[in-house]
Amino acid sequence: MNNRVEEALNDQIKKEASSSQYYLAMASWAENNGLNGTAKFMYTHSDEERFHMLKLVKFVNERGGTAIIPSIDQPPVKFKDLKNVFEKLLEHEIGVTASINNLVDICLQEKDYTTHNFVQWYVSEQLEEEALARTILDKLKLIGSDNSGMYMFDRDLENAVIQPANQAQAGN
Ligand code: OFO
Repeated sequence: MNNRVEEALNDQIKKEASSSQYYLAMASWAENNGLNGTAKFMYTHSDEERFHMLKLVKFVNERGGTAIIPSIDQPPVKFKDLKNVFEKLLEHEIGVTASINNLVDICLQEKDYTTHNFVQWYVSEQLEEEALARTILDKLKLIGSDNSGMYMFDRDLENAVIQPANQAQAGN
């Protein structure tokens, strides 16, 4: 496997692992603050990010490279409020999208069209994740500081049909 591509893929493994831990921290914070819907959403999201990481680990190893299982910095324990959580989520996803775009660029420079094809799944995934985070933030902006609105928002997230990662990604 091309060295530059392998390095970029390992860098992405670390980013997906960090995403999983970050959303796990958000889930735990939400659970401790009575926001059960948000907690459920974030636990599921954390699982999805772990799936994204595993998919990369397997790809690197199957293509003759060496996947490196990274150490991860501790994510925050506290968040200001619910809006702050989703603002941080969007900010984080924008960073991950930039990293995926960089990966695509390296694949093209190195003429690694197989990896380029594999990475397209992540390109679509980032589009969806950013759109979802923006929709949720728009709703939170409408709610403002209205407590009953916040309660309903959280309840809606709890009742939302969120597919576990292994089902949502079946076949990928
Ligand atoms: Fe892996 O999609 Fe978010 O970070």
